[in-house]
Amino acid sequence: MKRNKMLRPGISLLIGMLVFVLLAACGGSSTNGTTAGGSCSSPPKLAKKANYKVGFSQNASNNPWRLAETASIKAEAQKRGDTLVYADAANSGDKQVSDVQSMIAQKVDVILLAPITEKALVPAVLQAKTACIPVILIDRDVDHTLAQPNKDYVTFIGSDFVQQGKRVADWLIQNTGGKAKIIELEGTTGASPAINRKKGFDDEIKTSPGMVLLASQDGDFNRDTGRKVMATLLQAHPDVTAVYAHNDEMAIGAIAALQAAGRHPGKDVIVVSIDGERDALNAIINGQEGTSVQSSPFFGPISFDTIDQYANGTKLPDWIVVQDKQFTKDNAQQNLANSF
Ligand code: GYE
Repeated sequence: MKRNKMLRPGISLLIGMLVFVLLAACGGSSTNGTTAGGSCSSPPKLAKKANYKVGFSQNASNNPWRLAETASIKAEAQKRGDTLVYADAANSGDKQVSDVQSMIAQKVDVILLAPITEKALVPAVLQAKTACIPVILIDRDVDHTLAQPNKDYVTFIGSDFVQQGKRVADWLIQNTGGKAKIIELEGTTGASPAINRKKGFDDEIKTSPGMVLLASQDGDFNRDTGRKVMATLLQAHPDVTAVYAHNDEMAIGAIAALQAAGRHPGKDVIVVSIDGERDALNAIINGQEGTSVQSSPFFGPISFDTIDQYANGTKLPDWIVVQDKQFTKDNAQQNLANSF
């Protein structure tokens, strides 16, 4: 009896301490802004640290643009002493969703995500939010009717794709005297740069009645797919005088298809595109391509600066717009050294 009485206060104290430890772990404000109910702020907060464990979910690695982007992110993480958890989705939306889920399971502090299409990665963005891990979208955006910046994810860092398409159209209108029969090679269906580069270009050429769009088809942002699609479209539209490709890789593929069909890119067919990769700058220098509007892949410094600002509590805009140059025969040579 006596012993039991003495034990009771000890047990109560132990239980009390356990409850306190549990509350401290789940309640109040934990590192990522978790609240007592287990939910967190919208978007989840990022606790300030000397070094972060950063997830980077890349959608593919099959072209110079993607490789330059990955190299830029890796170099910046290393420079800052951050740990990078890297995954390449190899062009699969499903794999990219599971890549993000694996980063959530590995409890990264923050996720940099380059979503393959506007819709496929929305569930992953929402799952990261539920797990109280902030997501920063880089280079491609998601569908804003399904997930919103400053709520479901932190922000989108990327180029103005509508503007890029418009700039290509303006150059083409000027350099053809407003008369062209155009084949358009689109980027991956459902990807934000494909949707918006088409919109920017198509809307702009509509202001010039002599600019005729003969055909517009998906070339998957891929050089060889671009070549094949161009070869097929060329047979249906031998009267083509201009090719607009949503990226340089498809433009290089189109140049190969034109040459294989005995055409003379740069002379009887003007080729224009977006990105500013080395092969396109060389094609501009040797006269086969007209212009390439830049889409910078160098996301390392800006992404990690944004992580720091977010951890510091700075209110970020919904969209951090990357400023792009434009390459023509006047400046291609001098930009060759910094191309990718
Ligand atoms: O232009 C293209 C790449 O998402 C902005 O994706 C990026 C685009 C880039 O495959 O070459």
